[in-house]
Amino acid sequence: MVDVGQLVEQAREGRPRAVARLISLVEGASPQLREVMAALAPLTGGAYVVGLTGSPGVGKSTSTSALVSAYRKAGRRVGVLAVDPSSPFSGGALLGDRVRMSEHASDPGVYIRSMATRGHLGGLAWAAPQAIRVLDAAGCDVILVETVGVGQSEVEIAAQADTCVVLLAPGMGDGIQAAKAGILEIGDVYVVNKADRDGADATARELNHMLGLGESRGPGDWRPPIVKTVAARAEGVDEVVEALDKHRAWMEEHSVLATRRRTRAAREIETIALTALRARIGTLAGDQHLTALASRVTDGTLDPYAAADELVAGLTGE
Ligand SMILES: Nc1nc2c(ncn2[C@@H]2O[C@H](COP(=O)(O)OP(=O)(O)OP(=O)(O)O)[C@@H](O)[C@H]2O)c(=O)[nH]1
Ligand SMILES: [Mg+2]
Repeated sequence: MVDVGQLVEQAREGRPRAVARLISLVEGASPQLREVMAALAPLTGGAYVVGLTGSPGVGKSTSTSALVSAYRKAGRRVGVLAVDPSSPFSGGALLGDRVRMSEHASDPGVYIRSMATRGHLGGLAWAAPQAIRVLDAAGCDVILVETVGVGQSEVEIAAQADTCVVLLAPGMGDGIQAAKAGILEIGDVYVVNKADRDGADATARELNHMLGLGESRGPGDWRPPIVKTVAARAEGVDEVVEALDKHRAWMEEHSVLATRRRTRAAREIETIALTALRARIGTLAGDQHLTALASRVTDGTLDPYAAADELVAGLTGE
């Protein structure tokens, strides 16, 4: 058993090993998490969460690393969470990330953590927000969440950040990919990375067209900017930071930030509740009450919906 109080205190002081252990408790769905989250709750809310998503290889990790440098120059403490739900290539990708992030490895103002949620009961949607809480409580001013892959749950994690950055690169057939993955609806800031390659302008134009940015918007509406970068040379990264700052200011001005955070908390509660319910239902095989209900359904004396209602009432009515 872990001394949660002590661990949380150490994490709050910014000790990297304590932060790492707390995130491991999240990853392992430790029974002590309930206690951990109760201790962390009053310490959270200070961090600004930025999600980064985009096709594999588009330059998310390189951009993340460059953003870390920019924020460190401004004296901010930064947390990086790379979440990889299931990719069989994760070993390689995360190894690559370690190389790309290595320049920050010895900086005490930066926490970098890769998190795998493969086979996890609640999956990414369950684990990522809790890992973000740990980094938030540890005093990070900014948390960059890179999701590896463009599946539905990865896109959702990025979309639930305070600000969501969608990355594209020229010549990857990215336009169609992006439309397919539904990421054209979620970007607050768009980055066309690898602008040192041919076609970056065309990609930006195509994106501009697909986003309908030429269309009129209300005077108070947010207009997602498109920023061109060469992340590998840190070019354009200051412009990305500027776009992130502007989006944050806009959200605060229009009370959008508070609403977003409530939506994120609601999803978090929902996921925890559903995971707990599913776990309880999962242990019902051979349960007498369930067997009895099943007999009545096969008899035709009870319909399956009414049986399910009885089952759920039995699970939650204690
Ligand atoms: N030419 C060019 N290459 C870049 C640029 N940015 C990143 N790369 C290269 O693109 C490759 C992929 O970069 P990553 O940062 O790992 O991309 P990623 O989106 O994190 O990839 P996954 O996490 O595997 O999805 C690496 O070889 C980078 O060096 C850029 O601006 N220009
Ligand atoms: Mg990456």
